[in-house]
Amino acid sequence: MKKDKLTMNIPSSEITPKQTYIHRRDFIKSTGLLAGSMLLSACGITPKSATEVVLPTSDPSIKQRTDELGNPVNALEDITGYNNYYEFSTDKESVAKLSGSLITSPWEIEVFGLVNKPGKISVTDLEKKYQPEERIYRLRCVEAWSMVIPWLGFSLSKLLQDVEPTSDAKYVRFETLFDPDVLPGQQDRLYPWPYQEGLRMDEAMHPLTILATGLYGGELPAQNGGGVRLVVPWKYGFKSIKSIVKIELVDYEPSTMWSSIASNEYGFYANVNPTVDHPRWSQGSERLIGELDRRPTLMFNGYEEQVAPLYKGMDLSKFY
Ligand SMILES: Nc1nc2c(c(=O)[nH]1)N[C@H]1C(S)=C(S)[C@@H](COP(=O)(O)O)O[C@H]1N2
Ligand SMILES: [Mo]
Repeated sequence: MKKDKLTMNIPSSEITPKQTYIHRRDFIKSTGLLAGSMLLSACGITPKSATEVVLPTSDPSIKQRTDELGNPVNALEDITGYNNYYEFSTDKESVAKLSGSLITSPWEIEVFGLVNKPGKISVTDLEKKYQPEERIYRLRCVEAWSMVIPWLGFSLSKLLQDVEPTSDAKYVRFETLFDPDVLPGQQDRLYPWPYQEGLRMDEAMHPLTILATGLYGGELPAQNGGGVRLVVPWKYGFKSIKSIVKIELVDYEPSTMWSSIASNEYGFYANVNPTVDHPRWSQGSERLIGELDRRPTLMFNGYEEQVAPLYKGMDLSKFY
């Protein structure tokens, strides 16, 4: 039963997403709200809701920037209007509107487990300490579409080094906020909430792996995983867990949301691999949102040179 429902909810890669995902008035509305929220926050009282994040309207040059392969960044409307975030909706075009209830600032994460220096840290302090910088990555969804996103983030390794993992720490486990009032999808008991993800220690320590606290030169919108989310560019998008509140260092391979729902379809590693198809569709090509033609999917999403050594000697059709 459990699986039937979920299978229905996962759209086929054949479905072509619409060109326009978001209504311009939402942006006008959010810009309007910004002035009010700035006044209030000057008094130091009002948390910001998703519709009030600082949007990067002032920097038109960002649209001209490209990833390391020369692909231009996607439109802000694509990035913030077409989202997988099952805690809000399984309909990608509804997430933006529904996520307005999630207050993304202030936001705090707890880092604990097999570390010498456990603790809690706010996203504001993370930003002060680790100085997020622009990282333009392609997010390659397991459903065979992709987007080029200019994240603002910093290497997760910096935070992990600071909490001093013990020699027993072998994996990192991540957890999304659990609050069914704010994240209504979590009222659906058929899913193993909260969303969890995991990385092997060497994957977590790889410099390409970032925690993102912003995008497109602005704050991280709720629909993209604000206050803070993981981005692992050589893995399918579902590894990039949103709205993280817990990071735990553990000595076992953590159970993860999608592999616990359908382990034959979604593995722990989830490395982008055009030679290992999903049981229900090919992973050999993808549609970059905004383009009409499909393009071939690259091994490790194009980061083969940097990350292939992490998987040396592993059978990637077995450890998918
Ligand atoms: N908590 C949580 N994180 C999540 C998801 C989700 O449903 N819940 N969806 C994942 C999937 S399948 C993808 S493709 C990316 C989408 O990120 P984006 O909306 O910022 O493009 O988020 C990932 N992180
Ligand atoms: Mo995805």
